[in-house]
Amino acid sequence: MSKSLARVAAALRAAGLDSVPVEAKGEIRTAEAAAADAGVAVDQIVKSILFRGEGGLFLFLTAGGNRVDPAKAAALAGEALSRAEIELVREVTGFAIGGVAPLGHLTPLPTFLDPRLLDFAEVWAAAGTPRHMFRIAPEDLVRATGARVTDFTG
Ligand code: 5CA
Repeated sequence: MSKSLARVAAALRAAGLDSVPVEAKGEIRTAEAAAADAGVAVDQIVKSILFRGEGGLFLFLTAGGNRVDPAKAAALAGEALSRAEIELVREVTGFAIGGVAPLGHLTPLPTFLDPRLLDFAEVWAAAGTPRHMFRIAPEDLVRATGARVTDFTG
């Protein structure tokens, strides 16, 4: 098992959840691919989008069909933001773009969650690799990540 995948599995267990990462049928580097693979709506896929501020990164857990509004994101962060570079994402989270999980990061990050995800009984998120996902109730994801649920899309 890859270290990234193992870290996500451990983070889920540590949160007291019984969600287990599963292998996808194919590569799931995008929300569309992940939705098709899992046979669910695109908005049921949790995108883990990272923005960079002065002091560090902010994590925006976004429904697959939504986009982060940079102005709303900056207002929540309380500072100007830019997209986090590929290398920085890897360094801070320990995950490579395309498989960034919403939890199990090397560094805990301030996290916001798109309320759209709460419209579903279950959502699916990347599990640290571009080939693994896990299924989770959105309320459990909120609890496990300590995310603030608030609108930041548009
Ligand atoms: N495994 C899939 C489904 S969960 C996945 O990880 N999707 S994702 O949306 O969370 O991750 C892909 C995201 O990475 C893209 O939406 C985009 O926001 C971001 N990304 C892609 N290329 C770059 C890049 N060059 N620099 C920074 N972020 C990028």
